[in-house]
Amino acid sequence: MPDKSIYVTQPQLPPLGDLIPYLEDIWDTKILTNAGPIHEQLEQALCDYLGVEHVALCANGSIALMVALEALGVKGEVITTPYTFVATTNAIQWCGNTPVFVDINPRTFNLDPNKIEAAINEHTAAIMPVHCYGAPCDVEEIQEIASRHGLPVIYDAAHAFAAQDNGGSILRHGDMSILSFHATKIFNTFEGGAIICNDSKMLERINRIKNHGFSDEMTVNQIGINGKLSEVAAAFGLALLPHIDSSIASRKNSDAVYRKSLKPISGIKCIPLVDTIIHNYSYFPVLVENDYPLTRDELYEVLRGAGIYARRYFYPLTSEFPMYKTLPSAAALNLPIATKLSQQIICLPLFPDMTNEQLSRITTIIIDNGLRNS
Ligand code: T4K
Repeated sequence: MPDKSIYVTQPQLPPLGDLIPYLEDIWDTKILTNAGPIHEQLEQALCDYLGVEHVALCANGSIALMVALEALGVKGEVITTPYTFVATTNAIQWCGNTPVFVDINPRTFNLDPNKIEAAINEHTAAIMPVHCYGAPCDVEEIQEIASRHGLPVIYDAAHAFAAQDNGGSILRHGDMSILSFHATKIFNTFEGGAIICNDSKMLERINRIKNHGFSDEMTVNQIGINGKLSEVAAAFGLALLPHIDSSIASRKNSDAVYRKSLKPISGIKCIPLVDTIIHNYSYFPVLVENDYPLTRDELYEVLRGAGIYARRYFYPLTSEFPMYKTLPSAAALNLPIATKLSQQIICLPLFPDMTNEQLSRITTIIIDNGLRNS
């Protein structure tokens, strides 16, 4: 019997034939890594596609976050959101900093700018917001606060590939943005990531740090790491990039089907799209509120029982993990909105090749359970 399971996402692959010519080049040149020609081509292709100044490819999004922190010389407290994948918080701590959690805005699911300033003190070294689900933070307010206090802003834009606001790519905001090209992301290179920045001197610094700190064959003047993307991964990215617009269009169709089907169901709240944003439809989060007959966790289990593997992104909050829960800013009282939303959230499956039959299987379960008490 074919496996009818539906996972929260499914990686997108380019047609194999599109990849082969790049692999033949790699086999001919035997250049496998260390910023080779295909790596360079992908950086340029991404600058053009995303409309950004500089792209530095990295081994993954987590290393990109660490390299970004190191490149900006961040040492101290870093203001961030607990409503994220643990990589954001771990990167801050891994680089010798202390995360300081600030609550989120219930409209954006992102850092609430009105609460940032109260967390700033003489130890604050940076702000690391996340464009959660690819929807932009309140970038202007955040920049205004950061500029006033002389703080760099590093956006964790792991979810924000191809998302745009009125001025273009949302990756242009802040001092740097980082992307994840993990298999589960809109644009993937199996594993991979990137740092976006607007400053060519900073780009050089990033490129040194991701290559062990080498500035030439003999010179290492700073700490570095192996954060490079291989030529095969870059080749995969080049083969996939031309297919991303159609995959976002397909995600958008599934998003519309979900919204239409779930609209009449009380207690299931789809997160509204914003008119001024070109969304990338990277996730389909819904809130399971009190007037739905099942709790979020009950719905999660019912879906699992039917072979539908929705995910509770992001529950628990990263502030609830044992490494962070004793920090003063991790107290639930400091994070009431994030705590509440993390208990209600469920991300339904969304990926480019979703069929109407799959969408209908998922929505039927949610609708049928929603009608249980009526
Ligand atoms: N910042 C933020 C805000 C992030 O969300 C992330 C990563 C990062 C930073 C760090 O970027 P990376 O260092 O990862 O580049 C997944 C991903 O591993 C992770 O990249 C992502 N965020 C996070 C939100 O989701 P898991 O633990 O949920 O993945 P997993 O393995 O359970 O996969 C989810 C589903 O996807 C599976 O049920 C099946 C499907 N899948 C997965 C893989 C890996 C496939 O069909 N094929 C696959 O190869 O973390």
